[in-house]
Amino acid sequence: MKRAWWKESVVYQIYPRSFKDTTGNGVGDLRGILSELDTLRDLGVDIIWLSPVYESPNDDNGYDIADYRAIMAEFGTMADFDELLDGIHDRGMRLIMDLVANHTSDEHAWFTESRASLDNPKRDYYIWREGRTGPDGQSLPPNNWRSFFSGPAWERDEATGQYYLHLFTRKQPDLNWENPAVRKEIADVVDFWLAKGVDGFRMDVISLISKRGYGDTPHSEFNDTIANVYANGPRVHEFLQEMVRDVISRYDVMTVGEGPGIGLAEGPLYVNEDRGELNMVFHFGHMFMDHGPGGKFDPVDVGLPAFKKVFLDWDRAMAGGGWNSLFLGNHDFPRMVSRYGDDGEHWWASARALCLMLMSMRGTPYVYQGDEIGMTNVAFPSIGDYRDVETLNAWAEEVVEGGREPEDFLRAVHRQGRDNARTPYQWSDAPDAGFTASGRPWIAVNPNFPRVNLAAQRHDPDSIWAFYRRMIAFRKAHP
Ligand code: TEU
Repeated sequence: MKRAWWKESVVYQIYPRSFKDTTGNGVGDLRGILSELDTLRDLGVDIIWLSPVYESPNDDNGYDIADYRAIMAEFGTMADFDELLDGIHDRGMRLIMDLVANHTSDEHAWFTESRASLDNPKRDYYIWREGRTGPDGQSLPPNNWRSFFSGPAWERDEATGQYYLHLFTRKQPDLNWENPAVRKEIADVVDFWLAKGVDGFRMDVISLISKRGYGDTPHSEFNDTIANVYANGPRVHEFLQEMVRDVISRYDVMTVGEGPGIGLAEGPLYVNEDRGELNMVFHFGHMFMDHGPGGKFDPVDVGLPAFKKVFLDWDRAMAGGGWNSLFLGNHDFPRMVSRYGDDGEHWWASARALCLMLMSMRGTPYVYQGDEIGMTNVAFPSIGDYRDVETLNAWAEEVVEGGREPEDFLRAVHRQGRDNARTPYQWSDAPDAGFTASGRPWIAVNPNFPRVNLAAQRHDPDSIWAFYRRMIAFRKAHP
C-alpha cells in the first residue's frame, strides 16, 4: 500500500451557513470559521472541507453556483477567503473546496446566454431537448425522468419552447459535459482554485456528469433510476481522466467524488490508483439503505448486520489499489447519532461508539460539523420551520398536491430531512447556542443546545468531543 498524506488525515466538513455568524446577518461566514481554526486544530483535524462558498442565489444553499470565481456576499469576500486559507495553512492544516460541476445556477451567466436563443454560442453548454406532444396536443417533457427534488427533471423555457434538463431543482440546470468547451471551463475553474493554493476538491455528484442518453427510465424506485439510468455514464471515466491529466496532476492535492449510484462494481473504477481518476469516492451504500418504496420520506428500518456488511464489502472492494472514504453523515442526511445510534438514553455512549467505528476502519474519516459534540436530529413542529428545498418540494408534492397527512410527512422529515444536519452549530448555552448574536438565525437552533454544546464538553475528559480528540490522536499514532 502506498502512503499518502490524504490517507493519514482526518477531514472535517464545514457547512458554512450553519457554522458561525460574525456579522450579525443570521448566516455563518468565513470569518466565523477563521475564528475557530484553533478549536479544529486542537481536535486533531488535518483537512477542512468547505461546502460551497461561491456566489449563489441559494436555491439549494450554494449547490447552485452563479459564479465559480466569486465568494457569496453573505459569507464574506475573497480577501476573507485568502485570509482563511492562510490561517489554515499556518496551522499545518489543508483546505478542500466543493466543486459543483454537474450543474450551475440558472442565474449563472452561461445559462442566461444559453437560454436566450437556439443559436446562442452557449446553447450547447446545457442540455436542451424538444418536448413531446401529448394526446391533447399539449407539450410534455422529453422523457419521464424525475428530479432528485420532486417533479419532472425537465423545465420548459419560454424563450425557445425547448426543455432543459435539471436533475436537481429547476434552478440547477445540468451542464452538457459532452461539449469540450464546458469541460475546458470547468478545468479552468479547478485551476483557478488550485493555483490559489487550495488542497483539493470534493466533487459534487460527479457520478452524474456523463449522460447515457435520454430514454424513459423503466424503474419505479428512484434509487434504481439513479444507479441504472443517471449515474456512471459511458464517458465519466474519460472526463475524470482528462481533468486529472490536464490540471489536477500538476498539483499535490486530494480529490473525493460524491457518487450517488456508484456501487461496489463501479467504485474501484473511480479510485484504483492505476486509473488516474479520484483518490476516494463517497458511496451511498449506507446512506440510501433506509429508503423505502416511496423514497427517502418513506423510511424503513435497517438491521445492524446489513449496515456492517456495507463497510465490509467496501473495504474488500478496495483491495485492488483503491482507498475508502469513511463517513456516517453530512449536510444531506440525518445526524449520525440519531440515525445509527440513540439520541435519548444512550446518546453519550452511542455517539462515542460510532466515533470508535469511524476512526478505527481503513480509509480516510470525515467528521461532519457537530457530530464531534453529538448534535442530534431536530423535530420542528411546522413545515414553516424548514428551509431545505428538498423537504419543501416533497411537502408540496406529497402533502399539498398528494393529500398525505401533514403529521405523517413531518414524522418522516423529523427522521430523514436534510435540515436535521443544518441547524446551527451549538457553541455554548448562550442565546441561539452562540451561533449568532442577531437573534434571527437563518434556521432555528436545535432546542437541546443548553445540554448539547461545545463549551460544556471542551474541558470534560469524558465528553464526546474529548473522545473524538483521543481517537483522532490514537489513529495517527498507529498508522
Ligand atoms: O447531493 C447529491 C445527492 O445525491 C443528494 O441530493 C442526496 O441524494 C439527497 O440529498 C439525499 O436526500 C449533492 C449535495 O451534497 C447536495 O447538498 C445537493 O443538494 C446536490 O448534490 C445538488 O448539488
